[in-house]
Amino acid sequence: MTDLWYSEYHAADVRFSIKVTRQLCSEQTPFQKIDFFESETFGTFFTIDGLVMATQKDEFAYHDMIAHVPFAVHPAVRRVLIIGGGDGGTAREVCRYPGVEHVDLVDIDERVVRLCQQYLPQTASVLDSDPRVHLHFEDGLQFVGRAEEGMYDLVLVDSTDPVGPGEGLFTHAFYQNCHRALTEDGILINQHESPYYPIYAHEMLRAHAKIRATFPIARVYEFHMPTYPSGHWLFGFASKRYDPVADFRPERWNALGLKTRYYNTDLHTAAFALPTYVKELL
Ligand code: AG3
Repeated sequence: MTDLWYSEYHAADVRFSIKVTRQLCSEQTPFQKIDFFESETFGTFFTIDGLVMATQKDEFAYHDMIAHVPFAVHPAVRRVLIIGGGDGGTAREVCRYPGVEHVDLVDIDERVVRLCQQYLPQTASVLDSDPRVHLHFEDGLQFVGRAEEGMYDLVLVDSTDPVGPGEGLFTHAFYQNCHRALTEDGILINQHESPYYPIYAHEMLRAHAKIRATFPIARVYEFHMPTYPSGHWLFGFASKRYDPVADFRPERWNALGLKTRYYNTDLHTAAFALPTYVKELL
């Protein structure tokens, strides 16, 4: 019996490994390499170009935090654009809000969606079952460039790291197009990398500078993601009108009665309180 381990370099001399009980599939698409594995501690997980995207055991933290934070600030989200997010986890959380009427999910790679439907129904099943979700397989940069002005209340950028196909989702042009596609009180949330290891912190700062140049309100908030580099991860909150803390309405969100495993309204405010080293970086 040989041991099979999946490893990701988190820094040039740091590796994170998960013992694999079975490899479920491996596919090279025109855009990227997608692998699905099974493991004891993290359940089924998938990687894109060798980097962990989602595991059955910790995806709840990521998907709670990308979705519920803006919904607890914006009073009436009706139209949502998800860029990336082909695993469906973000769409699953968005679809829990009865006020949501229409969700466009734009992923460049249809194979991510199809493979997640097959191997990760925990996140992907909503993509078949909820008629409000509309799938588009194309480059998010182009899609949002064509979107009508003021079309969306919320844009959620659930991207890979800024290398390969995800790169365009970290550009000035992309953030400007998101700004245009949003309503006057719209909110943009984006996958914002990690402040910890320098290669990630560098990308994080580049993204933050561009978002700050585009939106009057631009903040970052943090959460714990055991399978991502350093485990310390950020989302960006950018908006034309709402401040994520001053305009946060805990009573309104709590009255919805949604049960969540990571997000709660005490954590909401805390997530925007950053460690000193992160404040100094920004
Ligand atoms: N999006 C990928 C986040 C970045 C992970 N980076 C890494 N492992 N180096 C997650 C998709 C979840 N819907």
